[in-house]
Amino acid sequence: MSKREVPGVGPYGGPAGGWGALQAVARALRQQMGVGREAKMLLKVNQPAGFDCPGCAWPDPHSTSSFEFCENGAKAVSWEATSKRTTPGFFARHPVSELWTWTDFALEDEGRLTHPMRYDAATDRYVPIEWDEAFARIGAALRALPDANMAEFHTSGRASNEAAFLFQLLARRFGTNNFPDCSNMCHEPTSVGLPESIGVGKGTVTLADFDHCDAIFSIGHNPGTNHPRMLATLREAARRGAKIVVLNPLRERGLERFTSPQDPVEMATGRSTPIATDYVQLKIGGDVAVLKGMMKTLLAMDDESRQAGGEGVLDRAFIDANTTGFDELVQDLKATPWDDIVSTSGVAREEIDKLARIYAQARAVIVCYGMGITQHRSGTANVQQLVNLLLLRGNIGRDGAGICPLRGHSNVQGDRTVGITEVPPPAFLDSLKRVFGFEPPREHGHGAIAAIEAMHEGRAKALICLGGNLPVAMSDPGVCFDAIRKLDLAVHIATKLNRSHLLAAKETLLLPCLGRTELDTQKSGTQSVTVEDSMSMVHASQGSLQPASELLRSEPAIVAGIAKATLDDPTLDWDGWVADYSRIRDLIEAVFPQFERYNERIREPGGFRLYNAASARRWDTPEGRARFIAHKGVMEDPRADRSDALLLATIRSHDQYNTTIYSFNDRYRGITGRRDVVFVNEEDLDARGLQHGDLVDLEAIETTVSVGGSRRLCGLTAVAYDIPRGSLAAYYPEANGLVSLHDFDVRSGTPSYKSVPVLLSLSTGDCLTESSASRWQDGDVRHDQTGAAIATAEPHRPNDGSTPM
Ligand SMILES: Nc1nc2c(c(=O)[nH]1)N[C@H]1C(S)=C(S)[C@@H](COP(=O)(O)OP(=O)(O)OC[C@H]3O[C@@H](n4cnc5c(=O)[nH]c(N)nc54)[C@H](O)[C@@H]3O)O[C@H]1N2
Ligand SMILES: Nc1nc2c(c(=O)[nH]1)N[C@H]1C(S)=C(S)[C@@H](COP(=O)(O)OP(=O)(O)OC[C@H]3O[C@@H](n4cnc5c(=O)[nH]c(N)nc54)[C@H](O)[C@@H]3O)O[C@H]1N2
Ligand SMILES: [Mo]
Repeated sequence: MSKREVPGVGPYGGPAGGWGALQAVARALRQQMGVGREAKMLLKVNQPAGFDCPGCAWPDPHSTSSFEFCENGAKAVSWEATSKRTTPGFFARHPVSELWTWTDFALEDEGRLTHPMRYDAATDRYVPIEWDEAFARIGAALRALPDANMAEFHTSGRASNEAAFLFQLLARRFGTNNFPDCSNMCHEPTSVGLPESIGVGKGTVTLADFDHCDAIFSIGHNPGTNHPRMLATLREAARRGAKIVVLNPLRERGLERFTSPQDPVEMATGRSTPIATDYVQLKIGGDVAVLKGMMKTLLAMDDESRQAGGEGVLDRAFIDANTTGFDELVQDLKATPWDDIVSTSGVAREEIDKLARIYAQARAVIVCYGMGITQHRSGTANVQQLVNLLLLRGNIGRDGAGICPLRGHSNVQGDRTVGITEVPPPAFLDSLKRVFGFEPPREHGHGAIAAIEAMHEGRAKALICLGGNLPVAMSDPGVCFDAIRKLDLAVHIATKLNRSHLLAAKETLLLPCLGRTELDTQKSGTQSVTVEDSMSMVHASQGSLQPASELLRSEPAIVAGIAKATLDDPTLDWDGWVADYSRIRDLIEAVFPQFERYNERIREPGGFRLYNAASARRWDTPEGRARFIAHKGVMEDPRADRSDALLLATIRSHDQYNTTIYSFNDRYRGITGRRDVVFVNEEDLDARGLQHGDLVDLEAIETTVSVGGSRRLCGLTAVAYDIPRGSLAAYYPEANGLVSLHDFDVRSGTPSYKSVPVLLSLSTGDCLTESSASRWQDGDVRHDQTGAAIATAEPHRPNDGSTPM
């Protein structure tokens, strides 16, 4: 390793969790909240009578009443429950063009939005507006559209089932199925791939299965940061001797070892529990190769066992009774050469053989996965290879076994369940028609990419966002920013200010809403909402804090306000539904039979599980069987024949929630006070005459240049890192400018955020001008090529995670 000192870059020696986690929570609380109320409030997270943590979609062990500590949950809660406020006075002081130069961190760090605001072009400022006036303007602009399909209704996955259901009702009654949503950028390959394979677009396991499995394969996700409560589950499994196999190009600390802040002995002694029994650092995009290699070895083991008179390692009885496509899979595996498998994955054959043996020896296996699987050109195929592996030994639909996609936003799965989808199944539309008496649009609508294209090309003229930061989270932000600026109407229902809100359309409205932590009082009294976690558990969530401002409205109330001002349909009782959310749940139950006795069942502790046919080995596919789905080759390589190109994965730091940046630290990766880094294998640096600490540029290679023209990210600091050759990592959303809008998994539409083909070179300095808008080392504000400010330096504070507070 290079010995050069690089500010803010250093090794992290501690485990995940431990005192470092407690310190981070203390800091988050100190920076965001008034002293006193935080502890009380944090105790209410994920409790039967409390609110659902907006942090992630990992389920809660409701059987225990102890508060499950989670560092990043605490950050998410304190970020929302902050005592800081973004008031009309703030907007009067700062023109929007000035705010544009602020960092994403600084914008949200102003605190909670307090008033409905409207952008005034004459003064370049947001000015206060009355709610009714805001709704009237939205209604007028929507009604002025010549075609309902010129409106886009965007959802980010924090919206409750109740808000999301009303939102889809508004859009469909208005006449469109245009529902771009965060799922399009996230687990769409799951929603598309799993139904083809097993007839259900969701995970099949429950939390209890983790107590009964013998092996867990954790592939392409980073739970220590993104689903921290999962570490408690993995720790339990590791302690009882289950094998935990990790496939990840980076050595993520949470998957290596964890000190549980709830274990007094570990905390006092500084000990930790090892998590992974086998940690395989494959190359970016190498998953299909490894999975196919494992399956080839399993076939060989099976043959060998049978020839020796044994019963084989595959579950033939299950395969015969439950599946189709086995022969095609075998043929494809036989046709896939080991050389391709090893060179694409960077994993030796012996290592792959070992993984296959671990898999074969385990009685029950769970495969968990996240964005490292889905955000590739072959995202859907990747998901289906995971299923193939599981089906070979009947590892779906029995105790301790199954597939476990780690969902993103805390209610992204629920939003989909209650109708946020651009490709609505006919049976759902029939049901809507039966319950509400109107003919819903049948034509498929826009997902996220199609919506951006439609807005960019002028085919869509209005965008209503129920949360999120769409143009910043999407690929090709330059194109996305232009797209929004071309609109007649942009409406943002939000808790905090973000960059999307600074893109002025002809009419731009910013509507502040209640968050999960806050009391929601309507005519019939205090309201609960409901959410669905990654394991299909639906439960209630009730906030307890006084709202950040008296003017805030709940998401269902805002959606209803827009609906009343837009639609002319007296049969829809928006006011009545908002007065009592249990009436919205009655409607959901009427439309979706799986919600039977909805209001009653959410009163049970922990809520209820939605029926999952695959968990019961009922295969809702055309053949009535689970399907092995072969996928030719080992990788669709976006580098084409550019042998000098590298594959870049854009990832989350430990201190961010998607586009929300909590701080500039990434503790477990040893990064402090900055985000302008790219992680590179030292040999890849050497091969380019580069060193650890050099300023470098990344340029997306031509195969992916699309609407946005050439894409460069300049002046990043290269960090020599333990990552396979040919693979790079940099932070999302700063690196999104490198991702082409046209580089996505064609089957699901999910952008290939995790395999961006780029060239790496010494920085030319060309970008350090205002015109290319990159000012990396020049004061506090830095810019990416789109002119968006992206990082502010914080003092570099070392932290090895081992010292008590
Ligand atoms: N605190 C916090 N919690 C969150 C979020 C957050 O931003 N902050 N976001 C929420 C959302 S919306 C989501 S979707 C989830 C995201 O949670 P994750 O799925 O964990 O998301 P990422 O951090 O993007 O990266 C996943 C991992 O994939 C690995 N990886 C990259 N490329 C490959 C590859 O080719 N193969 C394999 N096997 N691995 C690869 C990376 O090294 C990284 O460890 O978390 C949710 N929870
Ligand atoms: N390069 C790259 N790009 C990615 C990814 C990646 O890994 N790499 N990941 C993708 C993934 S998995 C996802 S899910 C998307 C996320 O994309 P989004 O869901 O669009 O982004 P968020 O950053 O979660 O949205 C943050 C904003 O939501 C608003 N908000 C917060 N809480 C609430 C609430 O309770 N109600 C309302 N109405 N608004 C609220 C706040 O105003 C906040 O600024 O990004 C995607 N983009
Ligand atoms: Mo996500």
